Amino acid sequence: MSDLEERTFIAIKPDGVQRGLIGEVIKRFEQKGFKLVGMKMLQASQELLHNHYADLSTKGFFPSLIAYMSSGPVVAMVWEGKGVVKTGRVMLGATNPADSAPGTIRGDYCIHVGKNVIHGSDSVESAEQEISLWFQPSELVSYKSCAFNWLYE
Ligand code: D4T
Repeated sequence: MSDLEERTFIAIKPDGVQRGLIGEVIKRFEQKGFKLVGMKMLQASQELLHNHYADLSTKGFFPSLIAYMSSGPVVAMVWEGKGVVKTGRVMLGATNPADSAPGTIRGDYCIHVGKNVIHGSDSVESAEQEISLWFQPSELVSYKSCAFNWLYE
């Protein structure tokens, strides 16, 4: 996989969906220059959420995190492009909105760590693992077969 094909998993959490931020998040990633290669809206199952947050299962906030992520539909997306994992995290802002810089998604749209609007993979390895957890390979598109060349290729 070339560095242009790096992928990350982004999820708009239930509070982001309820507050009408789906379009805003997509707009920011699109206008930055990343490619949307997969997207679906779903009510995440308990099994999926327990797998996704398995590394946090011993934390005191784990039950409230699972309840919050189960409280409504989420929008799961895969975005592709050079440096998308790291740049995506920068665009999201710090986990705790109190530390998120203005101009970031969390910095602009939330104030509480327990309702921080959006998730983004924190490494290329976790992105691969999360993408395979949330998506079937057939649900992701490749721009390689398109008749046009992508701007950055
Ligand atoms: P996600 O995974 O949602 O993008 O968050 P981060 O990668 O930025 O941060 P994380 O895994 O440490 O936290 C996962 C999730 O748990 C919520 N949370 C976190 C919480 O409710 N209370 C807390 O004290 C912390 C640290 C917020 C994000």
